[in-house]
Amino acid sequence: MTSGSLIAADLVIAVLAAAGWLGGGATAAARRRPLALGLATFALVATLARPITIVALARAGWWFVAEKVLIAAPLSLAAVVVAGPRLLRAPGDIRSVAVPLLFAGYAESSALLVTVLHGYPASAGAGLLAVAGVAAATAVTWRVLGPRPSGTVSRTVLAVGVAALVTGTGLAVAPNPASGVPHDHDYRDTRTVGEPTRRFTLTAGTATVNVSGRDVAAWAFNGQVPGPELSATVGDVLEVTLRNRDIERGVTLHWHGYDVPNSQDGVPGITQAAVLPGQEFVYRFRADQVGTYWYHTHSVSDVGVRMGLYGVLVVRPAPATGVDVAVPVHTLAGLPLPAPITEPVEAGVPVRLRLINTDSTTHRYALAGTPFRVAAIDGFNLRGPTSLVDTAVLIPAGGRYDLVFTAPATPVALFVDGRTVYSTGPVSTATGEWPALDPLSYGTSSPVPFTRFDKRFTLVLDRGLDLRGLLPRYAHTVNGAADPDIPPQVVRLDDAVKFTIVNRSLAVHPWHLHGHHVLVLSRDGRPASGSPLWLDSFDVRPGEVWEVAFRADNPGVWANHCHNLPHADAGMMTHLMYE
Ligand SMILES: [Cu+2]
Repeated sequence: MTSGSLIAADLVIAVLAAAGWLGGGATAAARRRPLALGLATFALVATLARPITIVALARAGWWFVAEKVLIAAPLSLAAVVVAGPRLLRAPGDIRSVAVPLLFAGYAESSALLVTVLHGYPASAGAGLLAVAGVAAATAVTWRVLGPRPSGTVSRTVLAVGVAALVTGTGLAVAPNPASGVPHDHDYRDTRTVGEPTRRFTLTAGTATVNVSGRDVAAWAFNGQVPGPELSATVGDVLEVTLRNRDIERGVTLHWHGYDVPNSQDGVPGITQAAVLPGQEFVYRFRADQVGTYWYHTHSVSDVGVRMGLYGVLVVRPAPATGVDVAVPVHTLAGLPLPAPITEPVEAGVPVRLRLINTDSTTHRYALAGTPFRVAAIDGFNLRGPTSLVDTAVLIPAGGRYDLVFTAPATPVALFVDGRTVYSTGPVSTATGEWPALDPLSYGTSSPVPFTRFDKRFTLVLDRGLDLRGLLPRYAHTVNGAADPDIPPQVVRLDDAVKFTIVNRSLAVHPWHLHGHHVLVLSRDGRPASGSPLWLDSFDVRPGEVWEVAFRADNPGVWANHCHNLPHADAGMMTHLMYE
């Protein structure tokens, strides 16, 4: 069983236990004896079974069980100790056990709320609030259902509840250290002098575009979705003038996967101000990284990218030979892009398909009709990629895979989630059952270029209630906090840095660090065994733990976030900052 399924199973058991105790208590109060006994016995079994999932999860790491061990386990123990013996005595008047059964229900529910609303890390404040909730609910229940508690008992319960509430609230809302991310930097060094310059102009504006025969309202660069493909040869200087015609919420250009100087990174509020209607901004950087990239707005990026403000950026070592096609996959107004391309290719011609996932969720790609190799991932060439056949690749949000093959005499087709996007002729192969490539064991390994680390950071991805804004929101959190309250990761130039990224939520989080590529060291404790993987976008699935490393060689303040853009918008955005 994967850690992800264990997280889900544990949650289901906790819900069943809480519901069983509450149902047992309520039916006992209504003197429905058999039903009450049945529900409560079921709840007792579920509560006693829960340590199995908790222990199994603990093997994947303390992050997955901290609040379960520190808060849920003591509350469950109290539930079993208070309700268990009374239940086993099966009293003649079932109503006499209603209060203990409901107490057990409150204890389980409040522990569950800590997991769902607070998550990681477990805090004394959350524990005390949970206790206060149980005490208050029990006191009220006691008053309603009787028998009248003695004055001492009710005063004690009340005192415990109030003390826990006061202390817990104090601890839970204690301010985090200031996030300290400075805004609007002005780095002038764009490191370009005298090289051949390729100039492009991208004008952002509202537009109506035609997708699969339907007119769709979009935000477009130069009136088209995707925007124009920008291509350069290594050594060129790229100079891109961004103009905003009428996008009220502002636009920027972020060069996804391209490790540009910080001032060119296009993150509003961090590296520049958003470009408002009527304004322009000129980006300039040297094309010194070969490979497949893409650009997109980073201003209200969730909406902006989804509406169509994105395009392809390809830097080639030399002018393209053979067939060299970029396939940026996107979903616009629920419709898939791009429109399928069909073009015959002569046998023997080398073909490179540059697959780009510009959506916020993973896509599955399957190339049928030919053996192929994955030549590059996220712009970096793989070492010793072997020939693959009948194998799918899963590309995370923001990620790129370059597939290469020599055109056979028979047709070839590329399917994305079962839909043909590129073909050289008709192919009817069922690809749905193909296994997916694991890039961590593909290609030839080489020694890891890090022997020690100067800085280590752990990012635990979860969900939690964020009460700091005007309206409470159910945020996507990192180490229990949501943007802008997540402390930045502070490094020094030339530090060897290691990130441990832990996903204890039930959603996939495609992680994306700006300005750097990270080398994958391990996943779930197993070292990467294939080609070195220098990634800028990788899926951290539920229950997974990734260790990645990089050299801090590009000074500035860099966004470090989930590239499921609605998640980033809902709090899952942090910053890497140089001292
Ligand atoms: Cu996410």
